[in-house]
Amino acid sequence: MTEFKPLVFSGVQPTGNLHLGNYLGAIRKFVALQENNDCIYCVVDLHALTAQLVHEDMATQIRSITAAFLAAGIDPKKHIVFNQSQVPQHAELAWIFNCVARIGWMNRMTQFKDKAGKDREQASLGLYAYPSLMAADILVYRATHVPVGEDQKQHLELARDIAMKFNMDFAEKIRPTGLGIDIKVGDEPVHAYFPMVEPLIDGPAPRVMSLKDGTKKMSKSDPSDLSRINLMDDQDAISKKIRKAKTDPDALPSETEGLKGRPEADNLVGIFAALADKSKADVLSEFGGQQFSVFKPALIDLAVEVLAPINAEMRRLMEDPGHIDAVLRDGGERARTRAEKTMNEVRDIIGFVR
Ligand code: AQP
Repeated sequence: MTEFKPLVFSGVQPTGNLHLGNYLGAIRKFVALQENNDCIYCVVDLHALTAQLVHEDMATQIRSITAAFLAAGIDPKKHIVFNQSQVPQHAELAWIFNCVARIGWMNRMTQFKDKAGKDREQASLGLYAYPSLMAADILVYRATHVPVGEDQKQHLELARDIAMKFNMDFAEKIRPTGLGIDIKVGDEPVHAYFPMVEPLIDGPAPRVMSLKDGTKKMSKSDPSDLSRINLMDDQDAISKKIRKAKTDPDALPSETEGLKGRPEADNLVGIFAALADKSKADVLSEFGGQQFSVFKPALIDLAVEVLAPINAEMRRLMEDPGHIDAVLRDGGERARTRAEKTMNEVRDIIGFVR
């Protein structure tokens, strides 16, 4: 039994201001993973068309996500940073995956239900097929590990289902090519061309919640800017938003058990823990018994300490769009080479003439 070579892939949509949820749920993990892994990080601009077709500032948004990657510490020379539309193989594999995925599977996707809202007939076909393109983004590199926030878990399960069905349906065609490897899925031996991707979701803040409602995800599309901390927020804005964050009247508990049924307290403690690189239990051992009037100023200081340098570097990078574009072009070229290798193999497995 062999194993797929570990490769990390993840993407972020260029659809508005990046917020603390995107940073803690995704980008911060990207940075940590690059120390010991081969990593590909993508600005998924094709995905940005799914909910809204026309974007006045698409190029600026793409550059701003790239600037966030670089400002957070991703090394585009050691790893690959690029925007999805530079590598048409993503869309080509997505078409094949559209033919692998079953409509019943897509109908279960909660993100589609949330984003399409009540008037599903008016949602784009792209929004419906989004998870299939996401599977292609990952599998066109045969990536094995995907750091994401918890909201993406269901899409990654779908990517596994797609990979599994492709492997099974084409098993007899994969074997003679010598391109597959024997893996175990549960106890089942499978001769696989595509790996079973592993989501990397752990951490104290896998789902950062709105500062105004601890039961709702922090999100770019929340109409209230007070609900989120944006990576571009200055010190005053960060301070104001944390001071105004919803809380309850009780002091913080000393044990994590005590956060149950207190979503806002749980969220702020989780944010503190993630920013400080500690567990929630560690944070509560320091702040248990304290009021929010003590905890919030400490959280403000910590958030400013972590975010201010990223904010400053993003602003500096955004003043040189030529440099950002060069990073994306270089990454795009290297990504294309890898993706085209996979696509040639997929074309051979399917039996397309080339
Ligand atoms: N609140 C969150 N907590 C933890 N992780 C989060 N992510 C997003 N929100 C949170 C993670 O950030 C990565 C990039 O997200 P994306 O921009 O590609 O898509 P998204 O999940 O649609 O982001 P938003 O902010 O929630 O946008 P809208 O408002 O459009 O829905 C992903 O890894 C995601 O898990």
